[in-house]
Amino acid sequence: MVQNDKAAAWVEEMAALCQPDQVVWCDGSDEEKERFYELSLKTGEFQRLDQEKLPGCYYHRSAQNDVARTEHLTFICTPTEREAGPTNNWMAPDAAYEKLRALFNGCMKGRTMYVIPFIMGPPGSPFCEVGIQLTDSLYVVQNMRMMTRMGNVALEQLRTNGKFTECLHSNGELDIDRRYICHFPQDNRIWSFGSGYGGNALLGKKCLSLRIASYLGRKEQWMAEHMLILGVEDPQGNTSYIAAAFPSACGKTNLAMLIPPDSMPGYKVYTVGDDIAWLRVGPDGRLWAINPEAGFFGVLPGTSMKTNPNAMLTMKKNTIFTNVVKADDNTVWWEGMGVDPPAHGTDWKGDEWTPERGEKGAHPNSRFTAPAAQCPVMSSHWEDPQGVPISAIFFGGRRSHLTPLIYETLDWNHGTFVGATMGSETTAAATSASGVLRRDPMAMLPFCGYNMADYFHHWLEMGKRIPHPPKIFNVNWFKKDDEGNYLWPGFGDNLRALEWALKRCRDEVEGTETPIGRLPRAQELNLSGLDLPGDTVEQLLTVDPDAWLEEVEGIEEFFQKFGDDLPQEFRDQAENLKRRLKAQEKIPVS
Ligand code: SAT
Ligand code: MN
Repeated sequence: MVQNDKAAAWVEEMAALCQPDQVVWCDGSDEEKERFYELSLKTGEFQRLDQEKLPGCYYHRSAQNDVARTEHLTFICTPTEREAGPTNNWMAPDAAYEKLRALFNGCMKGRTMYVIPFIMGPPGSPFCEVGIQLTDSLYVVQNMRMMTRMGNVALEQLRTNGKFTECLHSNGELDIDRRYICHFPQDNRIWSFGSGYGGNALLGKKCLSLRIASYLGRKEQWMAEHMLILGVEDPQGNTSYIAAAFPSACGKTNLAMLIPPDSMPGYKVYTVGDDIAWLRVGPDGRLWAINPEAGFFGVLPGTSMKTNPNAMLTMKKNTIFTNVVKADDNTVWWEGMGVDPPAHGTDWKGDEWTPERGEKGAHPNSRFTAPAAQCPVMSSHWEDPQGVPISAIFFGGRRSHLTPLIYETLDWNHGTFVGATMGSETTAAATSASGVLRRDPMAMLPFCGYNMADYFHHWLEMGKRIPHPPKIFNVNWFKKDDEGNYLWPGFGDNLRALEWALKRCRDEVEGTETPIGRLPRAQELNLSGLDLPGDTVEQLLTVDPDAWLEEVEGIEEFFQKFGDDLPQEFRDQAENLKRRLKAQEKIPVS
């Protein structure tokens, strides 16, 4: 094994604190994977599924109070509260260390401490970051094995990088009153106690790849974003790459694995990533992106051969299913899977379950974990060390009325403003009332590891450093008519909007200027095979100045949160938008 004195000393220090019965370094081998699954059957952390129907697949049930990220227990621990900013929970580092040290003290007595060296990003990539996670959960180990490149490969990479993010995790008692997810950006350290759930416990994911990485990115002039990455190959064989940020419940994984409609022959879509993008300026002056992850951690309910066949095919083998129905024949089922439910099984809580009982069998946030390499449409470039060049960035949300299907922003700064002000209406699935607009800048609200106003400045600064920046677009797949019906079919047909955007990038279409940005002319959108009535298209491409003036008021109210730290550029953008809106009546689209 590759030795690293700093790593060894830190592991020893943390072991002295947590007092496990033993410390086991993970090597990342297949042999180890099998051995750990065997062990986990005994500890009860996993159950083995039918190995003929679902080879290499395992089932896990979480504690009932531990099914999602707990944002109110997630803290950014910077020396001053200002550094964490108005949108994060803040704790002073000394206080956080003291509080968590008491929780970690002796917490692994009778347990094993697993040491997981891991890398985010392809090995040898200039993008890649090393982390070492300590955990007492085999569920976490087996998930990290898929979501990251882990084991000896990471210790090799540590020789090059020299530094690593210290990630300490314990399930503790899975007690919500003794649960904290603390980030110490200045110390390059994460301490997470009391939860085994993905985003709280797989510390390479949101904690390192977004919160810590966003902090590092600002220091080192790169960007860590909550974005999917995909490649679109056109019928001529040219592939362009896009990155897109959407708040949750807007179909990010579906878009990342999109299947082109039959009426767009010759188009292919390739997945590079479904959740996180790291972006750097390349030697050619363009923005290049990697997916730092190596697996998918996706929502199951609603995922079917109809809504996302590529996700379904990805999880045919070597997959962990968490909190779904386990049928008596050792297969799995969830609501919206598109197949008949089993006659009898156990639900996500472990209770006996039959479809007749009328209760949901899978938790709404039940998940699959699967290796990205198993996705049938994974891009052949998804592990390129330099990443892929980004032609266009998309922001979007769920807006039933205001926002048109797609518009192009005026330039990088305007695009940054549009990303910073994006919002989404809550769905019935969320706990709070349906249809409430929630602003979620760049879909990073829960994931920015420092003051979000500084993050806005960083975006604007990056714009100055990218000689050939991507164009920035806003999309909305969720516009409704007055009766509440969706105007746009969504799913594979979203490619029609992407096609228009990529044509704009190549200057092949002109669009039409409106106060909010450039919209497609109806005839520029490929609508063949869709059969959309003309007035539907018109509604999809309408800009209502009065409604937008109201929107600007909402934006300005949102901006108040950031006080004087808000970039002056954003105030100017809001003023300019108002001026353009007032100067123009409703824009007829030809
Ligand atoms: O657990 S994750 O944070 O990765 C997924 C989510 O809750 O958005
Ligand atoms: Mn996400």
